[in-house]
Amino acid sequence: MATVLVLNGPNLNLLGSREPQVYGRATLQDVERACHEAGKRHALEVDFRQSNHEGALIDAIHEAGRAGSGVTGVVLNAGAYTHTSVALHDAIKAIAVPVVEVHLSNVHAREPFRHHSYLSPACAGIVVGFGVAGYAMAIDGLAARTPPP
Ligand code: CA2
Repeated sequence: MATVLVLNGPNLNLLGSREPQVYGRATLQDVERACHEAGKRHALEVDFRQSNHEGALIDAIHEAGRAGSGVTGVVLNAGAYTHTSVALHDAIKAIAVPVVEVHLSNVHAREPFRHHSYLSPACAGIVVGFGVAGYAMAIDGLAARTPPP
C-alpha cells in the first residue's frame, strides 16, 4: 500500500495543552487519528511523526524521497521552521515526492513574521487555517494526484 508521510515540527507535541484560542483543543493524537481516517478513505498508509529537531525533519524528508520508500506524498507542518528554514526548503526541492504544507492556524492573519514561508515555493500545495481538518484536506489533495496502483 502506498504511504503518506505526515510530518510535524517543533512544539506540535504540545498541541491541545496551551493556546487553544489559536490552535484549538485537539491533541496531536487527535490529528494522527484524523490522518489515519483520511488515509483509509484513499487506501493510503499513514506514517505519522513529530520532531522538535530540524535535522530529523530533513532526514525524514530525504527518507521519503528515496527510491523504494513507498511514500507517494508528504504532509508537512514544519511549525516555526516554516518561517526560518532554507534547509527544509532545499530538502523539499531535493525530492521528487510532492509535499503539501499545512498550518492549523491562518498564519497570514497572525504576526507579520509568520506571513513568510520558506517552504511554500518548494511545495506542491498549501492548506492553512482549517485546524485539524487541514491535514485530511492535504491527504485528499495528495490522493487526487497519486496514480492508482
Ligand atoms: O499554525 C500552525 O500549524 C503553525 O505551524 C504552528 C506553529 C507556528 O510556529 C507556525 O507559525 C504556525 C507553532 C506550533 C506550536 O504549537 C503549540 C501548540 C500548543 C501550545 C504551544 C505550541
